Amino acid sequence: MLNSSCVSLKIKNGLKCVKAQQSAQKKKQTSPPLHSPARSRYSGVAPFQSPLIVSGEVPTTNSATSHSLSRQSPVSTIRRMGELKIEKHVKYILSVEKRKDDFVSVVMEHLRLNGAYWGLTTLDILGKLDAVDQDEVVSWVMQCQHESGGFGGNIGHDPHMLYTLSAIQVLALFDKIEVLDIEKVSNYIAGLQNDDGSFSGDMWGEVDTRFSYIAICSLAILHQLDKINVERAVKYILSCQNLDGGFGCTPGAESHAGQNFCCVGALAITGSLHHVDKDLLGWWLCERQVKSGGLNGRPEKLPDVCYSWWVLSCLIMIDRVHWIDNEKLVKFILDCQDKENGGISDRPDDAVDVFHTYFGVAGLSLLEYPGLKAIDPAYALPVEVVDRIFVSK
Ligand code: GRG
Repeated sequence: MLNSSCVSLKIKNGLKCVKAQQSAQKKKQTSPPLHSPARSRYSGVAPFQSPLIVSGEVPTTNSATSHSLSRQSPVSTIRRMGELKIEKHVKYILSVEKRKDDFVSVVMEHLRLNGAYWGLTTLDILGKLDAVDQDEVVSWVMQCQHESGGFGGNIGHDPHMLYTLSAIQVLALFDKIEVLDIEKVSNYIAGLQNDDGSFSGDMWGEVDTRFSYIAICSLAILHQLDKINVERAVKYILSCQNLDGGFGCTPGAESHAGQNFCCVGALAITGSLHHVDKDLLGWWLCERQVKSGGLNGRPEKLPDVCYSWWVLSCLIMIDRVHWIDNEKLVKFILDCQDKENGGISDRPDDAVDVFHTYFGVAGLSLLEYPGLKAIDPAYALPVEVVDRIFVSK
């Protein structure tokens, strides 16, 4: 349920927020924006602005430049924040891909297609997608398809929206969308839209804004958005926005960073972000940054590397990424690396896994960490893949 103390805190902090916006506005007029296609795609406003504030603090006029980070950042800035162990992470992802019998592989067996998307997208952002056998992966993905058109998490598993998007995304990474029977897959997805515009995850009917995002993202990639009622889908998503500015999984459900990504991403893809109060939402999002620099998923919870993706992507789509301290967040993510064996964990010194490795690297990409390919905040695919889908074809 909606957290009322959080709402009153927002009202109390309203003045600070206005000051932050005014200062951010001033900054926009004075400093030239860094170029970032992923950032400018959805907002239509200035692309990337340097971070101005740590959550809850009024920015000072000269704090922006000292926190700047871009893909061309000088070595000294990177040294200050720490170094991403690219080779180690590549090795870690490849080792996870090969494991079939250990404990982690067995407990992840039912969501192996999600795991493939996380691991392969990480490799692509790190510039190492060619280290895997593309034909083998594509053939395995296609064996996960059910006769209904949807995909299961592994061969012989029941179909679900969650795995159908991962299948489409993995094929998109390899530029192999054409192996799909597009009519069949898109009919499966469109068939899960309900009368109120919401989407179920599968034939059993659970409704969640995750599935709205998945339907919209998948159909957009397949150029089949006209198969659903977009207007009703958008109306349903907007009905899941709370008084605190954040979104939940159904109307009235507590705001959560993961659902924010789904709702904001779906609104961005359908060109509907103008319906959202970006300052109110931006304030909820920037309050997710805690002292360590990491982000949490909702008030009073611990930070977790995965929220670097769920929160940052939204801040970028609504053009408010300068409301958090980017450099502190970079440092938090880098502190979660296993510097010897590769991989990234949820928090410093915890065990690494492929999910957090993906979200850590993807978060760093959104923050323009040097040496990483740019990732699109709405489609969660490398910008060059998204461009291939929408621009060059
Ligand atoms: C293509 C990136 C991409 C996603 C596809 C499945 C999906 C669409 C989005 C999932 C969004 C979501 C709900 C993410 C949250 C995941 C998560 C870490 C949940 C943990 O929730 P709690 O309540 O954790 O256990 P906290 O941090 O609140 O204690």
